[in-house]
Amino acid sequence: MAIADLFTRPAAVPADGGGASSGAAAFGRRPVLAGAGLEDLFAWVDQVAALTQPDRIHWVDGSRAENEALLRQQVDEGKLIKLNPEWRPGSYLARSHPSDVARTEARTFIASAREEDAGPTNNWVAPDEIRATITPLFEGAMRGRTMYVVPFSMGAVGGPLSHIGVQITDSAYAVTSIGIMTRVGTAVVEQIAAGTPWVKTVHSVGAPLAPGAPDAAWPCNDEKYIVHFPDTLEVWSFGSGYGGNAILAKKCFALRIASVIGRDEGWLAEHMLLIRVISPEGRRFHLAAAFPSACGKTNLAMLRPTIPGWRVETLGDDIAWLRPGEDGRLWAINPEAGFFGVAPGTGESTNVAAVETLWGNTIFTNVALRPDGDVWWEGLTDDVPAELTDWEGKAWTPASGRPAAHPNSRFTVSAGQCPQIAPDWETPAGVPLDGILFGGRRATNVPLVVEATDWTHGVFLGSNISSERTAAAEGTVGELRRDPFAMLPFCGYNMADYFGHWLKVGQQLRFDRAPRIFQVNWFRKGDDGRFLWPGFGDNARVIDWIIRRIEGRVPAVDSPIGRLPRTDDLNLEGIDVPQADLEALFQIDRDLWLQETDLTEDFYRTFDGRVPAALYAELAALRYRLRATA
Ligand code: GTP
Ligand code: SPV
Ligand code: MN
Repeated sequence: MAIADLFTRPAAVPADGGGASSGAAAFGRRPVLAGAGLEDLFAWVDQVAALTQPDRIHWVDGSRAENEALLRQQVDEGKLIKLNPEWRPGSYLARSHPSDVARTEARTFIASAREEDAGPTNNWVAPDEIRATITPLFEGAMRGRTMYVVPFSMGAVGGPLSHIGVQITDSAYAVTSIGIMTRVGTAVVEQIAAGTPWVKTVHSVGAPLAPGAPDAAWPCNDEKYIVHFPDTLEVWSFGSGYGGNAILAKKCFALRIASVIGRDEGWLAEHMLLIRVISPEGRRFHLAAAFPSACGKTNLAMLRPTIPGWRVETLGDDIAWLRPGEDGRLWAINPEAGFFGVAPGTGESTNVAAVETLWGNTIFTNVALRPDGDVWWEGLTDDVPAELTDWEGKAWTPASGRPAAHPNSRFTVSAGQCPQIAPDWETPAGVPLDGILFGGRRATNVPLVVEATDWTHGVFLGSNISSERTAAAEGTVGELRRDPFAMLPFCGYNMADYFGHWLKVGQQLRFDRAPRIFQVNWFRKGDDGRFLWPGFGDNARVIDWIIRRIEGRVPAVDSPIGRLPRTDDLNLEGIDVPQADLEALFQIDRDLWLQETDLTEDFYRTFDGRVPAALYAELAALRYRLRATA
């Protein structure tokens, strides 16, 4: 059957949407295809509709006309502000409720049958208990609203590393965001019809509308639940309209649920950017890097090297799925189709590729609005506009004494708009990795770059990543916390088992073809509080060393914590990093590191003996090496 036969597709959404069960020939109608898989899908949609009691059901087909109609509708309802097309064609601004501005980690739950399968770093809840808690919340939650059914694919539809899911949501904002961040539409329904397994995700903002009652610009609920059922591959999210809480394909599916699928199937779902680095000689290398939220993934993904001859092509900026190939290499795809990136700090001097990506067709959330109908945020331009409307819709001037854009304000844009996107970024088989980087925001202790001696040591480094908290999630900004593999909020199962899974994946790789592992830290500070390293485009200088290490063209210096560059081997031509700063960037304080090993041991102990012995052995070896250095 042709895709076009799956849905009826008039040019616009009727004001009242399309009734699915009514059988009316309207836009957004249920697919008319038969197939064993579809029976499950239809039954599930009926079930969720019976529970949530929406006024209408709209099957999303991912068409352009539908997207435009949904955007227009949100503008009419006061939920989106259309930006001036002269500056920002096809672009919109959403202002969230001030209480709904970031992921809510304390309200995020893993409902595995056994508590030990969630582990001490997750909020575990018993599946039956949490179903009993949230079912009443979902009861009638969509009254007065449209229930959208959004079939999506993570990775190219039908690709060997791809997975599909369906999100039910009562948020048009979520629908238009999912349309950018994933591959939505009829081809996915064909996959489901053919029997491909899929993940069920349900989202409600938790704000039913009484007949005739006015809607909020950003409906949400004070009570929030983001619940994952790894045993049945389901996500239920209630009360929030924000990013990772509402675009369930992203953190909920592509990381928390996918990490569980990966554990069972022998692959890894990671909070990683993915790039191709092309050396001056034209050699191509693929790197993935895991940094915690708001710690530089999008920036590195769109790197514009400041050293001549080097080029970077973007493959992904937030999530990568990694699978050992028959050739003994580790293959990676970016399962997403767009970027949900941090706005503040994104500017001409830091990430020009991102600025160029945002030329149009972008949904901005919680940035400031200029009088000319364009957007602004801290760091976009050096000069600050004289007047703005801030992210809460209040008048703002530079004298206001508060940021105009929320620190976690974001842009949502298609990856294909990035001027340096790799031409083959959607290739279903992915790319073979040459290197993996782990990093975080560390003002002290952690050097600019250090290389792991082997895979196991690399896993040890990943398990020890800690980072100062950012505005990407609720919590105290700046507080140091452990964030192993940048996955603390995103691993859907016991983190100790996850460390073990990383070790196991390593064993599937050919030792001479496994990606080499490095730890980096762009954020080390001097005693005066300033960053010691210029960062951004100059991070290419660290990448250059990493690539030369991978190629075996440059020696390294052994240290207790791993292999360091000889400072002369870093290409610092054209920048002025004082010798004292350079030394400070690589200084290893033995006593502080010994203290870190104690913290590592405390952390490992919280897993009740589940941390693999190989990592305790790495810890013991690190202590030995530190004590052996006088
Ligand atoms: P999520 O989307 O939350 O996962 O964040 P991310 O890891 O993609 O972080 P992003 O690249 O958006 O950067 C977050 C913040 O860190 C921005 O304000 C950047 O300007 C800043 N940043 C990124 N790279 C560097 C760097 O090399 N040095 C410094 N000092 N800041 C950086
Ligand atoms: C992050 O916090 O790591 C993000 C934003 O990428 S969100 O999608 O909200 O999780
Ligand atoms: Mn992220």
